[in-house]
Amino acid sequence: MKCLRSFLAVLCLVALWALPALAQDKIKVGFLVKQAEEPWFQTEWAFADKAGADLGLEIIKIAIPDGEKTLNAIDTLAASGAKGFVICVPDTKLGPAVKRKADSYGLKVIAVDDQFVNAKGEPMSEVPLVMMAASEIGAIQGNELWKEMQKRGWKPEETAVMAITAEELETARLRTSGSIEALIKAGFPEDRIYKVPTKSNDIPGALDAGNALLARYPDVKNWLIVGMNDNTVLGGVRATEGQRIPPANVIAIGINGVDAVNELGKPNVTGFLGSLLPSPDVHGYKSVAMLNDWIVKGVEPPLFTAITDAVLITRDNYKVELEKKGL
Ligand code: FCA
Repeated sequence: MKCLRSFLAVLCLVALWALPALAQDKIKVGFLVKQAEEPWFQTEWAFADKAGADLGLEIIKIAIPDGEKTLNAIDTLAASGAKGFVICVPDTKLGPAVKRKADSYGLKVIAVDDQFVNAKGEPMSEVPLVMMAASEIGAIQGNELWKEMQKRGWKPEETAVMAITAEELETARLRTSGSIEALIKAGFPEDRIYKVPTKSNDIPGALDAGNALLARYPDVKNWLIVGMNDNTVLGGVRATEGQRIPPANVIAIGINGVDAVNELGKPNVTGFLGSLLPSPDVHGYKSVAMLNDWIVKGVEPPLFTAITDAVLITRDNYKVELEKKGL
């Protein structure tokens, strides 16, 4: 009996010692995003967590709205013993500093969504990147705008394009130029495509840009709105509303999908027709899985992974389409 009791006591001690050790055994990786307030990035986080649960990783999620927070976050990751991180930087020019810091700690890095650029402004193609197929998805935006314009029977001479741009961000530039090229190819007059840069990639920035553009062209009857994501396009829509342009004279299609859910659920129909829903779920899951393979098996990720496919979600189908993806 005494023997059994001491055996059990030893067993308990071993268990107590082993449990935290097991917990500590989980590999830690970071997932750092520039705009944690956007559902896009929240979705990436949710699916990064799912990958973490499936692969036995601990995902450390940190919001990095500026350069200082970005570099601090990498210090935090290193201090907690993380082995690597996935990152969407708040400014692509931070690329070299992020890479240097990661290297100094021996952390592996995968960029998601926005590609790092070097001091000369050239893409840092040596850092593995998971990104949406930007030109292709932009082209779908242009084609869908054109289709809807045809459906409504709008005359090109009474219509113009408000293209809200963010040329310094390559994925944004590719999306809007893909959209504009598709419109021109379909037959939209090039001289009625008006570009305006946004100061910030959010609704207030795009609203200012849209207002500035509308003030320059007060005589346009119908507007098509082009932009790199939902918030940019929504800023443009809000600008048309502010100028009392009827929603029936506006066609706007966003990109991201998950950021358009509130708008599509509104009881009143706005000029926002819908959004292209790519795959934030795949971006989040796949980038973590690649990082895991790299850390655990030494399998280097491909330098470029383009995530294609985007479905147009509108008021009619958005619930079904989001559900299909488990969103
Ligand atoms: C950029 C945009 C995001 C999202 C992502 C895929 O980072 O800012 O809204 O579209 O690309």
